[in-house]
Amino acid sequence: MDEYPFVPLLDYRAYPEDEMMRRAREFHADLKRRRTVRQFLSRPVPRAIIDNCLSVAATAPSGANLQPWHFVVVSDPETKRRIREAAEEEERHFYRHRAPQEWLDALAPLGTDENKPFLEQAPYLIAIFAQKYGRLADGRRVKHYYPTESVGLATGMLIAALHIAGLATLTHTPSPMKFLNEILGRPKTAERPFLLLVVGYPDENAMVPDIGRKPLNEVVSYV
Ligand code: IYR
Repeated sequence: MDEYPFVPLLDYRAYPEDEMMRRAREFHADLKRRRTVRQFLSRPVPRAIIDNCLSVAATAPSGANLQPWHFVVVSDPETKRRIREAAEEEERHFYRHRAPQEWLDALAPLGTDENKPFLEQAPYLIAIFAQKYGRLADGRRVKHYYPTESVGLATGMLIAALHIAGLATLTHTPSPMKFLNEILGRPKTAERPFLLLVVGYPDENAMVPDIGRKPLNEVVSYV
C-alpha cells in the first residue's frame, strides 16, 4: 500500500442537513423532467457543451479505475446516414422477424418502429463502446474489469449531464450493432458497442408516450 501515493480527500463537501435535503430535492426535480425523445431539431449544438458532458461521464467510477469506455461523437452527415441505413436494416429484421410477440407488446406504448430518421436529423450521435481490454503504449493488453457495469454508470452520468445542460437524448440500441465498429473504425475484438445516444434539441412539436415511473415503495426496500 505504501508503494502507491494517496492524497487527502480535499474536494469532498459537507452540507448542513437542510441544505442536503434542498440539494437532493432540486436534483430530483431536475432529473424527473427528463424524457426520452424521438423527434429532434437539426439545430446545431456547440461542441463545447458536448465535451463538457463527456467530461462528466468520464468521472464515473469504473472497475479498478481502468475507465473502459470510448465515446465516438458523430456529426458528419455522411457517417450519420450510414449509421441510419445500417440501424434501419437491423431494425426491419427485428420488428418483422426477430422480436417475439411479448417484446413487441412491451414496446407498443413507446410507439417505436423500424424507421429511425432521428439518426440523421439530430446534430450528434454518441456511439459508446465498452472495452474488454485496453492497450499499453507497447501494445500489451490490459484486462478490464466490469466493463459493462462501468460503461453503464458513465452513460447514466452522461445522460444526466446532457439533460441538465438543456439537451434531449434517446438511448438507442439497434441490435445487433456491431456495424458501429465497422463504420466508426473501432477495434472489433477489444470494443463492444454499448449504446447509441442520440443528442440534440427536442422538436417543438415532440410528443412523448404517456408513461410514468414506478413509485418509490415498489423499487426500494429498507432493511
Ligand atoms: N431496438 C429497437 C427496439 C427497442 C427495444 C427496446 I428494449 C426499447 O426500449 C425501444 C426500442 C428500436 O430501437 O426500435
